Formats: sequence, C-alpha cells, structure tokens
Amino acid sequence: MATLELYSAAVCPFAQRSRIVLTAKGLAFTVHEIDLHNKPADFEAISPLGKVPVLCHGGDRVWESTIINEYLEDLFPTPPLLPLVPGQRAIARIWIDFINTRFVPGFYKLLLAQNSALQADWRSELTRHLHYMEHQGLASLSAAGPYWLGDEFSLVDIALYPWFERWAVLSHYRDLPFPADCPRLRDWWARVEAHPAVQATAQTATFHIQQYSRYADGSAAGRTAQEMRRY
Ligand SMILES: N[C@@H](CCC(=O)N[C@@H](CS)C(=O)NCC(=O)O)C(=O)O
Repeated sequence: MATLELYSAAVCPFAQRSRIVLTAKGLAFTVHEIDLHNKPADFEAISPLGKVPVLCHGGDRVWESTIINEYLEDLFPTPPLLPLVPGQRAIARIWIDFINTRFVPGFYKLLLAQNSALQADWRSELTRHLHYMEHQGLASLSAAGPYWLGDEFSLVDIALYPWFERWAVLSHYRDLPFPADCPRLRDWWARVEAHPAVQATAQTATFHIQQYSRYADGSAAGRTAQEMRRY
C-alpha cells in the first residue's frame, strides 16, 4: 500500500482534524511537522496555499482538511466516519459547512479583533453560533447518541472538536468562558475529548494559550491570520 504522508503542525486545528481521522481509522502514516513561522523553502511545491494540512498518498496530493478527511473516508471506509444513507450524509456535510463557514471564522475573528467594540460584536456572534448548535444541532439530531449524529463518531465531531480544545484561548485572551447555557454542547465536548483518536492528538490549554498569543496581540502575520482578518 502507498504510504500516507501528512504535512502537519502540532498547533494547527485543521491538521488535527486529519490526524484524528487517520488515527480513528487505524492507518499508519508519517507526519512531516512544519514550522509555520519558518516554512521549508520548497513548501509551496507541496502545499499550493502554503498551509497545512496536506496529505500525500501515492500519486495523490490533497489539501483542505475537510477534503482530506473525505478522501480518507472514500479510500478507507472502515470504520465509517460518515453515515451510509445519502440524506444523512447530506446532513453531516451541512454541519461541516456550517462549522467551516461560520463557527471557525467567528473563532478567529474574535481572537484577531483588536478593539473592544469589535471584540464585543464577535463575542456575541460566536455565542449565537453556539446557541444555534446547541438547539438546532444537538437537541434535534442526536437525542439517541453521544455524538453529533447519534451513536457513531463522525467527521462532524472531528470537524468541530479542535476549536473546543482551544476554547481556553478565547477565555484567556477574550473573556469568553464557555457559556453555561449550552449543556448539550458541553456533554458532547466531554465525550469527543475522551475518544482515543482525539486523545492521541490532544494538546494542553497552556500549549494553545501560548501558541495563539500572536493572534491575540495582533502581531500574527501568517496567511491564515491575514485571510481571517479579511474574511
Ligand atoms: N481551510 C484550510 C485551513 C488550513 C490552515 O489555515 N492552516 C494553517 C495552520 S492552522 C496554516 O497552515 N497557515 C499557514 C500560515 O498561516 O502561513 C483547511 O481546512 O485545511
């Protein structure tokens, strides 16, 4: 079998998504750790957008974490991380899209905001997204099971979890403790955090707080920070 090589960074929540999938599927893979502050000279030849994660497998080179994760699901369908029924697969993808286009940008917007009025706006926007997930997601979808889609751990859990692991960053720098009125999300978080594939990739709150200091003080100059400022 062709080797699976993941260009990754320990700090990166998007790369963490793909490491969780590789681990959950029991796949052997090689990690190339990229220092995002000092990328190798040839990195753009591997990563067209200059970002991690990138997965190389045989003749395939795949980037964008949620695309990598579906590529892995297509190639290695066991254990499944998406439902088999098309309608349920569509629901999973709708949530992944919500996470990518609303929740994750909200997280960065709040962290990058440098004045208190903007921070207040993004704090309430992000809180609104949490309430939406609490009431439209967990309450209506997963009454039957511990994970987002019910009994089975899925790509939805994996797409969302890394920013919960980093919630301490928002509490520390932006005065946003996790809201007390989202008990289902809190329970979901505890269950996903305990999954062995998640445990295998987890970092401490102290690590994340230290790693995100440049986002919080406005000095982050990498591509992701620049793009999220414009988003
Ligand atoms: N949409 C991409 C985002 C990947 C991304 O933003 N990765 C960050 C690290 S967390 C990166 O490599 N940034 C490069 C930089 O900031 O220069 C994905 O889902 O894979």
